Amino acid sequence: LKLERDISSAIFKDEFFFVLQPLVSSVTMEVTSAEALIRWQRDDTVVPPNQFIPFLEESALIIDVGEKMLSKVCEFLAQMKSEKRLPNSFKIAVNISGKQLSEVNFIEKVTNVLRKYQIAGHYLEFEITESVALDNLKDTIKKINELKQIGISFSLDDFGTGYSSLSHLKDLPVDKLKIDRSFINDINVDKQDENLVKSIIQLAVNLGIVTVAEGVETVQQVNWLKENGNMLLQGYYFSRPILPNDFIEKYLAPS
Ligand code: G
Ligand code: G
Ligand code: MN
Ligand code: NA
Repeated sequence: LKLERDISSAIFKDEFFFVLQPLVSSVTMEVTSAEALIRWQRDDTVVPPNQFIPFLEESALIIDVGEKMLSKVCEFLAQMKSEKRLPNSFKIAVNISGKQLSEVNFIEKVTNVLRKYQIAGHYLEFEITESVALDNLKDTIKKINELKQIGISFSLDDFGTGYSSLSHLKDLPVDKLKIDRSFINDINVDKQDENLVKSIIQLAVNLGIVTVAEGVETVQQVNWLKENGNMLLQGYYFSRPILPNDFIEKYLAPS
């Protein structure tokens, strides 16, 4: 297939890059962190991840591409640091595939890339989905705890979609829970969805973890979420994902 052949050569030609989308505190409205999202520069077009991540996942190429992404993010953090535009509390969240996390030498690889770019672990967050835990829950938990030891925080992505969310939340030692944007969508439209979001926020509070609302698009959603808790907000209302250098210009310019 043409796409698959192109993906292999895209890895070789290093055609993947990342964009950053800010996460904003619902209390201070300040940018606290960013999520790195992969893009593919395929000739003149930028291909979004839903068009190629599934192929990478199937073929295990996601391991190579995921490593490269992490390396690029660490390189960028090093650039921010050298430009004195890396606040101590700032983080970049990277999406990590279950295939990466289940590799036996994943922790070693992470440690090596942090050392290479002289970056402390607390500048990184790993976003995982519930599906990572399915293969080998015990091993996953052990690895998460080891990575937390070096300062890396974890968030559970797309919460509420997929299966047995609650049991995984109980087992996985994550710091944040990202409410899937399908629930945020109908705030101010559907009372049922509003009640569901309130319950998820309460659940996170009870577990002592931070809530992130994904896919925030309107001021009405922002106001509703502000009234319903101390959380992080992410979505087009604040910004689309933008190029890393544009991100620092816009949000981390030296004063
Ligand atoms: O940027 P966009 O909203 O199109 O991203 C869609 C999905 O692709 C994200 O929700 C995320 O789960 C996945 N994704 C984005 N970047 C990466 C990446 O670097 N690695 C992996 N494994 N998934 C990613
Ligand atoms: O990791 P995850 O699959 O959740 O990545 C988030 C995806 O959602 C990215 O592809 C990003 O471009 C997209 N996204 C981010 N903010 C919004 C938003 O406000 N609305 C919609 N529809 N999509 C968003
Ligand atoms: Mn994500
Ligand atoms: Na998500």
